[in-house]
Amino acid sequence: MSNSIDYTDRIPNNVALADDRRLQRALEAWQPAFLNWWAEMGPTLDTRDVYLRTAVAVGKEGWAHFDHVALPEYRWGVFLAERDEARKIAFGDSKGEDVWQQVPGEYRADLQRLIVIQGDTEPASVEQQRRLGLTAPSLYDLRNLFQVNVEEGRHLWAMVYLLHAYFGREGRDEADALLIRNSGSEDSPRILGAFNEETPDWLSFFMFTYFTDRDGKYQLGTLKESAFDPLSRTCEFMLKEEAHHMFVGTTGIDRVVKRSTELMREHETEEIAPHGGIALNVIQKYINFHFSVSLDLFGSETSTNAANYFTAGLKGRWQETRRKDDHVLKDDSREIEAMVDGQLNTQDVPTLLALNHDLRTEYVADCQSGVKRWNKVLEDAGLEFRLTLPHVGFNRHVGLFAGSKISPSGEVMTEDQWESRAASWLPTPEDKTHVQSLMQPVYERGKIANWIAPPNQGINGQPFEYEYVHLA
Ligand code: BYC
Repeated sequence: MSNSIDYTDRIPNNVALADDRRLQRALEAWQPAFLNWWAEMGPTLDTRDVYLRTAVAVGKEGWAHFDHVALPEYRWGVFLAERDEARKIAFGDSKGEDVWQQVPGEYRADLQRLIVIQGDTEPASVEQQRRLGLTAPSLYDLRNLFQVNVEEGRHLWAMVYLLHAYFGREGRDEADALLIRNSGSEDSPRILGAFNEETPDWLSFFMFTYFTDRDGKYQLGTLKESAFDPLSRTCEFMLKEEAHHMFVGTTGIDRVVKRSTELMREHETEEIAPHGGIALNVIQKYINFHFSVSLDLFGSETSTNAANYFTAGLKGRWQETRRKDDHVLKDDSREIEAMVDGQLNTQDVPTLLALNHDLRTEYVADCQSGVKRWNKVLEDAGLEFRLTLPHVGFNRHVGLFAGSKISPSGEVMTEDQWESRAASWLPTPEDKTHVQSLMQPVYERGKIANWIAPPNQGINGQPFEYEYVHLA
């Protein structure tokens, strides 16, 4: 095992793939299927090359190399963080024992399921975003889109490696199935709801990378704690790549808000749609939608699945090792908000059952940081308007709030009240049509669409005007 990555292999890797002929052959057989999937379901815009970062090592310093690369020639591979020989299981019934280098028989089905669910989201997001290249607001943004896409493709490789290396025949079948399900497909949709929604425009893309990729960060953070060491090490390296995706979301929304304030000032009105901008209340509606859809990805607030995963050592909590408790949680309870007799109230539940709620709570606090940042832009522009995260029960379809009608400010509504207000809380067909109408591509170097401000800086020290993408 080494820190650096072997690029002489057909499949770049740091897991000594060449020493395991069977595994190498199996992955080499999957590779053409992946490339076919990329050609059919990946980005639709034809490009000659894109200024991309590629992983060259997994250590802390300088792991990435930047260069112009033709997208289909991107070196997708298998990269795991370095092994810590002394690592022990940090939680659950086996706390303190050595971590597992192989899958224990009794946890095989559960681990495989977690890996398949994680793996399924990665290609799904590429499918959701495939047409966005046709309407990029600048070459800089276009490059970021493709960077996110190739890395989601690599994250699929990460999960497929685990399935092939540790789950035998069934794992190989699951790896094949990951390329057969498709986002939004009637017959074989992606597993989780949010990954079957469209990402039809760039505002949605920034919201997705802010809110939905952030679910990825938190789920990967819990799998990084796993007693199954190869899964832990895989997720650790994926998290490094993930940081850029969320940067794209945070700064993307930042730039839209900034541009909207400029247009408001310039035209002395909040109604900036006729001036080619996105009104602040529409940005708020997009936040409401993407936040609520992403909360559903945490599963139900009370979950026996989550309790079992934890007790077995498969999936920990966010920053498990920094928590100051017994890491077994059998005797603890905690308060969670829930619907009780038709009213919002709190309920005491065993901590073990509330682990999805625990993770969701960490996630919400993190989401708040972006809102604060965007509100700073509004404040600096001298505006009173503030963006907010809606109540956690708003627009939920999974968990304890599913089926209830709760307003963004947390009032329980009747069906009729909800129907009469929904258009002011969630993007309407008119809002979407307007946002869509702004999505005209700007492929000229150093130029940017009217609805978004340029970034403060470029990628890897390059200026905004840099030729990040050469079109075909
Ligand atoms: N949609 O006990 P429950 C990312 C099912 S994003 C449909 O409430 P549990 C990325 C559930 O399967 C991160 N079904 O939930 C982001 C279960 O079914 P069974 C992806 C759902 O199991 C952007 C039943 O309902 N990674 O990486 O504790 C771009 C009851 O389940 C949903 C992961 O999610 C849903 N939303 O937790 C690219 C990590 N929610 O067993 C990438 C792996 C629940 O009754 N997955 N169900 O048939 C997990 O940890 C868990 O499976 C979940 C659900 C958190 C998803």
